[in-house]
Amino acid sequence: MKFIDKAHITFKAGNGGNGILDFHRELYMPKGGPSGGNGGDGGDIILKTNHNVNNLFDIKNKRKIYGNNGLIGGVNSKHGKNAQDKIIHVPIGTTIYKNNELICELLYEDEEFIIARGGKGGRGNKSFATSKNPVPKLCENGDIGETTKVVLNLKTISDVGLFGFPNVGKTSILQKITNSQAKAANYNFTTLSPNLGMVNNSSKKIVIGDMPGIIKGAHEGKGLGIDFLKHIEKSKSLVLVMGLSENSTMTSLLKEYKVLIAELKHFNEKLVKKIKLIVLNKEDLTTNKTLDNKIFEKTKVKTMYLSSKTMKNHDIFLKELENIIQNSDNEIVREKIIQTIELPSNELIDIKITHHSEKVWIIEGKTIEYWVKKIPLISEQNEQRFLSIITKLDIENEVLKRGGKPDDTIIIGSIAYDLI
Ligand SMILES: Nc1nc2c(ncn2[C@@H]2O[C@H](COP(=O)(O)OP(=O)(O)OP(=O)(O)O)[C@@H](O)[C@H]2O)c(=O)[nH]1
Ligand SMILES: [Mg+2]
Repeated sequence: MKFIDKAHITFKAGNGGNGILDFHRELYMPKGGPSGGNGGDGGDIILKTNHNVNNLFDIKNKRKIYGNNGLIGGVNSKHGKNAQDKIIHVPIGTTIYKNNELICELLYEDEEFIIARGGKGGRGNKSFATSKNPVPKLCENGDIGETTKVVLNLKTISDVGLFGFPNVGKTSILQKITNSQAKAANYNFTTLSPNLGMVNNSSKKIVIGDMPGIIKGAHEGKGLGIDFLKHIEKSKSLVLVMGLSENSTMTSLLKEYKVLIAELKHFNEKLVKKIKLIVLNKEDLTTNKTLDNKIFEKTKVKTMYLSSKTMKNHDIFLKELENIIQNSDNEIVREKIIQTIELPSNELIDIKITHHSEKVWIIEGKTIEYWVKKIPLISEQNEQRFLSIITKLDIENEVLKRGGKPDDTIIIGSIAYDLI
């Protein structure tokens, strides 16, 4: 399965069910009371993290996900059934962007976020009964479920991230110490997307993330680029891996180190501080046994030899990983989230009046379109309620002010009527 870490997707929550007009009828009781039930609420769509899902492949393929609709109200005051919420399982580390703003990060198992809210069910005529109007012929349609267009951006979560040049043995290390079966091979860019593995033989639960290789100029798109570094942004610590050969010298290693740091900085300066260990892998290929001290002197980062071929120093490496975890913050750093604040819509500003042709005026706007859908014009009382809303919104006066004449036609959505 392809590893997908970004998906553009639209969620459309369930609509509320319509409320209905109904009157209780029994033999010998021709004028029973109102008994139209309310519609059921539409279901929300909820994103929930699940460790069994490791990328966004399934979601990306769907493009649009619909919630469940609430059921229509029934006769005899029966409430329409509320719809079940729809739960969409996403990988741990899923971040959600709306209009290019981060709105949520799901970083732990079983974290939830309501991405689209279901519409409320409409009221049936029973619920409109008052002492003034004991037999109302009023009812409402259910609200339309919310539609949210977002970008999901996965940042895999590991305790320790391994990064370095290609072919230095990062995946081989992962294979040796964790349950991962990721592929290692003797060519550059064997790893094309991050691999995660859980460390075996450790009393602690340590998740290691193995990244694709980085080369000089990766930030300009060379090799596999650096976009995948987002997968170590949430790592608590980083281990920089270098691969030795018989020609390795302190100068060659320092050069490699500098390139890696520069590329890391291009992505996110803060990541440099997370480097807690430098591993000189392929120890079996060199006879120079003092490189670790020299690198440490220059970089001030703890440095050790390792061979994932001969397993030399593997136990020391595991201990180091445990120490790193012990000394790192347990909390995964959350970004500052800028919540999209929906400004309360000023009803008049929201209304757009267009003089369409000589005697025709078109009214548009969220508020009025909402009421057109909400109130079905199937009874006189409903019509009156609708017209009272129009009056409250001052629409007719506004049309008259702009030169409208009695008998001109006003069109709102699917409704047309004459100006008084
Ligand atoms: N001699 C020796 N070879 C090793 C050692 N560790 C890994 N190798 C070999 O080095 C080659 C590359 O190993 P990988 O684990 O695929 O390297 P990588 O860093 O993950 O490479 P990319 O995924 O391309 O970035 C493979 O042929 C491994 O068998 C080691 O300690 N000693
Ligand atoms: Mg690899």
